[in-house]
Amino acid sequence: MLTIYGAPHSRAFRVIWLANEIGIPYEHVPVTFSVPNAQCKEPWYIALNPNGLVPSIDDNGFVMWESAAINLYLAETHLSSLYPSTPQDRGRMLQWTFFVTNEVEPALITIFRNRVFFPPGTAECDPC
Ligand SMILES: N[C@@H](CCC(=O)N[C@@H](CS)C(=O)NCC(=O)O)C(=O)O
Repeated sequence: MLTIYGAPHSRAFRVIWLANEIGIPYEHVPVTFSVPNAQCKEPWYIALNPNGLVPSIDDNGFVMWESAAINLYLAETHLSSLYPSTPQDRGRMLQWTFFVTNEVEPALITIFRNRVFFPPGTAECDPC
C-alpha cells in the first residue's frame, strides 16, 4: 500500500494528483506544516523525512521525499503511460521537471510570499 504524507494544500497536492490521475490506491496522512506544533517537525515524521518537509511517501516500506522525484518514481513503478518509453522522451520529461522545480517554482514562491505574507513596501527580492 502507498501512503502519502502531507496536507493537500502543500506540495503533497502534486503526489495526490498523480496518484489519482494514474489510479494508484493510497492512504493519505494530512501532515500539517507551517503552523505552531506542525506535525512535519515531530520525531515520527522526521524519521521519514529528516528535512521536516512535506510531502513524503511510504510505498510498501520504501520511503522517499521530494515531490517531483516521488511523482517520477510512482509513474515509473506503476507502469503509467505518463512515464516516457524512450530515452529522448525521458530526457524531455527531466528537462521540464527540473525547469519547473529549479526555475519556475522559486519565482512563484517569491510572488506568493510578497502578495500574501508581506505588507506592501516590504517585499523581498527574488533570491536568485
Ligand atoms: N522541494 C520540496 C519542497 C518541500 C516543501 O518545502 N514543503 C513545504 C510545504 S509545500 C513544507 O513542508 N514546509 C514546512 C517548513 O518549511 O517548515 C518538495 O518538492 O517536496
